[in-house]
Amino acid sequence: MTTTIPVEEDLLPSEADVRSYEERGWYLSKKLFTDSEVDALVEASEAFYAGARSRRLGRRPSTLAYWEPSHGAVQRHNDYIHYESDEIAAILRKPVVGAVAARLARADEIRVFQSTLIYKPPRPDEPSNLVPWHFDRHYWQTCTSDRMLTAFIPFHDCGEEMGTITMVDGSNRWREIGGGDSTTRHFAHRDPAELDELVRENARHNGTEMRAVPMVIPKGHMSFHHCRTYHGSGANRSGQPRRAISLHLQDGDNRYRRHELSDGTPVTYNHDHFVRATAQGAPDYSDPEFCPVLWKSHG
Ligand SMILES: O=C(O)CCC(=O)C(=O)O
Ligand SMILES: [Fe+2]
Repeated sequence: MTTTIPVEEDLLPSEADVRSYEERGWYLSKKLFTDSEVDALVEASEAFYAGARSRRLGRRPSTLAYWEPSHGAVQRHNDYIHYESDEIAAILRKPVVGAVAARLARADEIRVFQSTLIYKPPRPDEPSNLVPWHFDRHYWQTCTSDRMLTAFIPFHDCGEEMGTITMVDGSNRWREIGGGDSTTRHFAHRDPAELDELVRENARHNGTEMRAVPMVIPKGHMSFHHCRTYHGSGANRSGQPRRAISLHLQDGDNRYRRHELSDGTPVTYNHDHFVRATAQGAPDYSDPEFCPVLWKSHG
């Protein structure tokens, strides 16, 4: 649904909040979802885990994150949740979410890029629960935009004990070293110790020390991070599952671009298997089936 519905100004970041986002790389929102909307996310995600689908992706590229019950009590990731569950999509598409993102990115239009349903089981020693330091832009090398951002949306109060998302303050402004071919590989397929060293090295290179800021997120609120902000998360020591969605967002100007590894192999993003083609034959990152518009500002 493309919308020009006005949203409550009080819920949007102020100019000072947007400057802080630009400086620090993250923003903790106001309460954007009601308790009943958040509870509906829990219910719809449980139905999804039990097998309910509004529609199914036509195929499973090897790089698709797609938890199934046979995978057991590991951390669950399910990409394209906005495509496979209409109940979840309807809540994620609440206009205020896109309006907040548009302010932060200083963009007129915001579209969905991707969304992942996440479940960290309450197992303090489960290694797959640890999310090593990474920044999302690395996975989006086939995108032209440097203004993309992510909303991390927990389905309950989410603090340190649960292993909440944690930002490396100001890392969105760092100049990068060591950004070779391997950065396009998802964190789940990389050595966490190596990634930890990489972020420290980048901090030193930028004349600073790494400062980790855990996002303490009350129910109905969400945190936003810039696509170059390093982030990760730790163990779930809470005794309750940590449930969330990562809603990855693109500004209206974002397009596909060809990107190659150093040996000339083209990088692909999962969309390249699913979305329609543009007139020029490139993957169309504005295909409304997969990348619906969340927000368009007036004039
Ligand atoms: O699940 C987490 O703690 C991190 C999720 C993440 O990497 C993201 O939202 O981009
Ligand atoms: Fe991420």
